[in-house]
Amino acid sequence: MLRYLTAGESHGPALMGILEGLPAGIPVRLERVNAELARRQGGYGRGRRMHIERDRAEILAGVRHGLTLGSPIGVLIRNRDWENWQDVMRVEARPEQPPAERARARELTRPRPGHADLAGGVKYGHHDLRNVLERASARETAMRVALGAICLEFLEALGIEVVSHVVAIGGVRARTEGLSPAELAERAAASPVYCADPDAAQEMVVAIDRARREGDSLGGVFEVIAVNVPLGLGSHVTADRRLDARLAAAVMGIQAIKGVEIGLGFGVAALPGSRVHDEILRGEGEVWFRRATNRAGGLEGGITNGEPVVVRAAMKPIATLYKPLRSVDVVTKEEVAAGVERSDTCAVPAASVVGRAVVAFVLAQAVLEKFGGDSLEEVRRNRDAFLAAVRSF
Ligand code: EPS
Repeated sequence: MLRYLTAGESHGPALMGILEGLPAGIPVRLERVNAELARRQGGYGRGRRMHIERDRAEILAGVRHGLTLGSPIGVLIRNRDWENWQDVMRVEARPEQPPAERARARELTRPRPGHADLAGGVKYGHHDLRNVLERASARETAMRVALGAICLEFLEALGIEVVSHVVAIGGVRARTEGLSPAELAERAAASPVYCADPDAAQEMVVAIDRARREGDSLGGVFEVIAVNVPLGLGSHVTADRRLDARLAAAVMGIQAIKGVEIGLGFGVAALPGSRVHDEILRGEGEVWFRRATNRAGGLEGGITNGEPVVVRAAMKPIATLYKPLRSVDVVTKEEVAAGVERSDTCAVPAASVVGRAVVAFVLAQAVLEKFGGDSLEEVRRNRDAFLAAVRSF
């Protein structure tokens, strides 16, 4: 079973991650991992923190001479900002003397509506809400992107491509009908907001500037598409093996995500069955059947059906507002304005990179469950044998 665990506070010394269960022999290019990290740091609407960080993955275990060993892969990403936070984030107990003014200034007692601050503080008994926000922060997604990039290497070695792009920010929607996944990815790569529609992208930038001026923040929607995914990943037999449920959980597990759709998603509710389901036709290629449309987003009964897997996610606006909402101080119990931390105005482009990474992880997991093996070659053999069975079914 493929699994991972991350650790690390936003302003601590580093983020750590362990990815375990990948077979041996997968090519891993460090520059590829770092390119994903750089992309996650970018996107119009990010804050000043991203001028400080220059995320680089250090692979400390599990890869040798550019290939996975089959052993746990250990990754470290250092937080450059740590230098400015050593006193605030020190591991050792605080000295008896009153804490340094800087440390005191960075205590957070005014929970931000929309953040984990209040519920997390009450739950864990922290009156300094920094003890919650440091881990709730989306900084942690840097590690998920690094581990996801290694999963992308595995999927690509099997011919599976995963792309992502931004489809909406602050109510501005992209028009991308008719573009192939490869075209979507190429256009998104050239866009300041990772959006494949240049006109919409321009409007998104204007909307982000306006939100920043007004001390506000913006959310949006991104889409992840996986192509060349073999039929048969996931299963209908139990709820926890349904791949759509697992993809939704992984994507919902990204900070600030409030909605996940697969295929038509919420669109299925208003349409008749004749406009929701994908007709089955005789195929002319190697496989004897094909689908007329892909409204199901590549998943039926929790099983991939051979069509592209399409997942969309709605991200709420960042919870830190420079023009803060009302709140209550957890120490004084007075009504106050919510705390203000340095933050981003819009992180939807970054979230699209994270979305791609977590979808890659879930697909890699599902591939290994179906075609498991200890080496890439063994996985390929198992996959090829199954695809031959599909053709002759
Ligand atoms: C974040 C607040 C900001 C973001 C951070 C997520 O951090 P800071 O308070 O240090 O300015 O920059 O995102 C990252 C550091 C990152 O790497 O994505 C938050 O509260 O979630």
